[in-house]
Amino acid sequence: MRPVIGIGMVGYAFMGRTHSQAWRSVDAFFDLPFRPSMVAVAGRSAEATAQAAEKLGWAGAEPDWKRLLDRDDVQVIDICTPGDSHAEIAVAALAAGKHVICEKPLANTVAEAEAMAAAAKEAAARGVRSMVAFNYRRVPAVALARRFVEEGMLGEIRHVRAQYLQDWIVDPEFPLVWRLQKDKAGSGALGDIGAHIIDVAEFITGERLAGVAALTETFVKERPLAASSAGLSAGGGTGRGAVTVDDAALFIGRLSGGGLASFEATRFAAGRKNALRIEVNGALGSLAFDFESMNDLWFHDHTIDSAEHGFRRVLVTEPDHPYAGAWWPPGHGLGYEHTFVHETKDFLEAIAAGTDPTPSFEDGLRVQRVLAAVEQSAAEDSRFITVEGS
Ligand code: 4PW
Repeated sequence: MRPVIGIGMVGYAFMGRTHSQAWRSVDAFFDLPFRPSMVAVAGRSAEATAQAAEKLGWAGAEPDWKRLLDRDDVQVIDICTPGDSHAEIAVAALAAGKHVICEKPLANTVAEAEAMAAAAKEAAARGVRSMVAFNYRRVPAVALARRFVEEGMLGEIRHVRAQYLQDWIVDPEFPLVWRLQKDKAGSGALGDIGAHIIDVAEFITGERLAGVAALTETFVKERPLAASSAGLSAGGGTGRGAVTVDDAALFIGRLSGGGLASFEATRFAAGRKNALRIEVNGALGSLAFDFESMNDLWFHDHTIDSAEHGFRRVLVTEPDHPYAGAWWPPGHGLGYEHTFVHETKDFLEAIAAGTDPTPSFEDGLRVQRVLAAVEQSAAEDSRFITVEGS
């Protein structure tokens, strides 16, 4: 009989729904050392949280996340709240001996991220594990890209070209949701989607961003206050408020291996809905990926006869491709939700093995330092800023 591991989740909006789907599905598709039990979800409103628990498959509902820390039937805290509460919840949960998986970005500031990384290091010495939920590492094609780089198929990395393009706030009358408020989100497109491409670029290449120069812009300075919101949609209310975050960020960087990198994170790429794209150019070949065709990885082998040069498509659905074998026959494909199932599987396996899951809070701190360097460079008008700790 497998031991049960009790999960307590904080927050039940967009990320709460993706994580709930993952906790509901993971045991059905992967051979796990634990049986995950969806014990309770916590939120601020007792009535809304109870409704969310029933809808999303949680056995119980708690009106205060701190009560999850006192429950003996909860061993994992899953943080799916806006970034302004990540540090408080994670540090308290780790101190209470709960394993923690925390949505990205790790925090809203470097100071908060440093406190979380320190708490995670101390907790790990007690066998308490922690992970940041950078889910795009768990796209099979992205994990295969990393495998190709590790196997030397690209050779020395010369370029990384990464974009994360969305368009959900192109309408200037889209309401002022929490993702557009610095005190809640920490930053705008930069931290919400820019954090993903920083993590994916460092994950695939195994290299670090050692310095950046940046531009950021807020195209729409004020919006209608939000009366309601769900995921990336919202209903407008009365009154208007100032947008206090970036709408778009552009930054360049030097990679620790000597290559050059360019990044673009924007919510104003009209027509692009969730286009996380990365191309890596090496001395021996290139890789290209676009999340909007997430089952495809494009590979160019520069070592073959130039008459045959060009990218070929790898359909990443074979049993020996990362994660793919757990699901459907070749060619049937996976989606956004599966990336969250993969991260919960890896998280639970690390807990059972007594190892530290990746990406760690230390990895999350690294991303936070890059975000801070980008904001400093943009504020100082594109000076290169050396990333602390690189
Ligand atoms: O991390 C999430 C992304 O997968 C973001 O918080 C929102 O959802 C915006 O893009 C996607």
